[in-house]
Amino acid sequence: MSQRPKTRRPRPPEVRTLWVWWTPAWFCTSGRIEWGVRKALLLFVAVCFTTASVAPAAVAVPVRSTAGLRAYFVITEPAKTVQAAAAITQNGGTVYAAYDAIGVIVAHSSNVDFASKVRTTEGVQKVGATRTGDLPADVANPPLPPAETETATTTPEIDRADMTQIGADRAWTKTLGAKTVTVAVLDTGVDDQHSDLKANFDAGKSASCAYGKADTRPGAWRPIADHGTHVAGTIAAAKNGTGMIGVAPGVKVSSIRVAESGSDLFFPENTVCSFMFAADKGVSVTNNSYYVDPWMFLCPSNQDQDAISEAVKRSVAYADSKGVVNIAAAGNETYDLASKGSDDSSPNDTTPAPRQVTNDCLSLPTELPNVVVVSSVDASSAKSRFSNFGEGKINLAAPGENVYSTVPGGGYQAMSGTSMASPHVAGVAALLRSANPKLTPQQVRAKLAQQANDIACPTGMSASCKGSATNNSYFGEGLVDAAEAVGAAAGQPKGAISVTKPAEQLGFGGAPALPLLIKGMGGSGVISYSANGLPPGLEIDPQRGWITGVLTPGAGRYKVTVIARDGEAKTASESFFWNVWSF
Ligand SMILES: [Ca+2]
Ligand SMILES: [Ca+2]
Repeated sequence: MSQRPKTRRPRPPEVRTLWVWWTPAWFCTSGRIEWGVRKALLLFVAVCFTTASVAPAAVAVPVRSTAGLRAYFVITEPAKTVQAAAAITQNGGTVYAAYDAIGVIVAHSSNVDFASKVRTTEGVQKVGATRTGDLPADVANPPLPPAETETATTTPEIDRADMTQIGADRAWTKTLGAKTVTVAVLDTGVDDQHSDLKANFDAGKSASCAYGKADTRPGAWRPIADHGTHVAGTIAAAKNGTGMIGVAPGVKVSSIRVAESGSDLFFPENTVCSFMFAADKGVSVTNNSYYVDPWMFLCPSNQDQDAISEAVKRSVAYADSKGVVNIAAAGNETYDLASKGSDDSSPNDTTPAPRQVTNDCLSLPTELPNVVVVSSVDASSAKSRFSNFGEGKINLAAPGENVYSTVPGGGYQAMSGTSMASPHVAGVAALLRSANPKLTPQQVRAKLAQQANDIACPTGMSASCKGSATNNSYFGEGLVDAAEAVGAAAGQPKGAISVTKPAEQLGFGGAPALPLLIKGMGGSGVISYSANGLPPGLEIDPQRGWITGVLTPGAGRYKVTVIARDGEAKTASESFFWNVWSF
């Protein structure tokens, strides 16, 4: 696969395209590989996942025919990396970076036997290639991303549906968050000069971790793609009268750039570097809206993938031990993480090949212990079609569709994906830490779970949603609650709000439907209404709960879910069928 040229400036027009799950067909055909390789890591991109058409095949292990420079993890016991350095040198390698506290070395070598030789060294526990291709020439002299040309907006801030949905607007009446709390965005870099981010940007806790070694030169953290800046805005865009407002507009946000320019990939050594840097700099929360490239799932039966898993796992555990709360996106493949079967997108740094995977194979960092995993919901708190799910795999849900946030150069854009859901939770974690700086990561996770607003599985709609009304495979503990995090809303008994369950409805295509009243009860404050799956032609009045309209000609049986939401964002939902006949 040829490298995609660096065409970010000027951006090709399609980069401005809103990425939503109903991806156009071209994405799934001719353009697929290029975009897949370039963007598969970014969890705001819908991947055309075609399990049915994938034939089981052996894992592709690219054969090394050339002696280019490759990167490896060499793993020892913690605090024992110095002893392994000699073996690395003796076998034609160099130590590029060493993380002694967790026993992880990033080594470079052109020796095709490097891994097998070093594996036999006493004190070395695991060795694995971090990539399936050669290191780019840039590794010798990493480029600094250029500063953006900024155009400040004068557009006033308006209420955004995602912020109202999680109670962030009510949280702001109590607190905007504390300047002592920094959320690190592990991503494609952040535009620190954006007028909505500049005041909240923490350069002292920012770096590039491209190639696996922290680069703190000013601007190294800057963007090589839009994604990280969008994530940063959702967390902490300023409440300054223009643009938009992040969940925690009074906290600091830093950029730890994981992605490399050229490939835009989030390689494992970059990820390890990022968690170590975040931990050692004392950041409070990290947001991780990506999976570690080049493998969508890391399988322990493969020595390379096993070493990658071990290194990333240790770095996340290290961050956790230093008090960092790690939040991650669930992923956008509509994949059941509790029932894995196939992966046709790995390795994405060379040539992907279909392979069978088991539940032992993990998506990193999402499936590591103590990582808070976030699925995506729409404005009605229904699961986003693209969102991954899985029993025991999801902690919380947050809005991830048409999320309006900052992009490099001073602008704004709406994007969709679990990438956009995760930073809502990172922002709420930052509010919790602002309200109580002494909370341990475990306590922050417990509060996020307790305060979440339950979302039950859609009744009868999908067998893939498993679990109870209070914790299930689609939404985990429920929708994250920013208001309750800062004491701007009381915790409520579960089920305090309810909604009428309508009887099965009958209507005729081309004729007005009999008006149907949805009625929410209980809860606190004003109740609003929404509905999913209405027959074409009908709509619900969000204030009054009436469903009215003229049915579009045509027959069908529609599964409708109605949702009532109270003033504290607690929701209740019911489903029923609407049958449409036509003559
Ligand atoms: Ca603003
Ligand atoms: Ca719950």
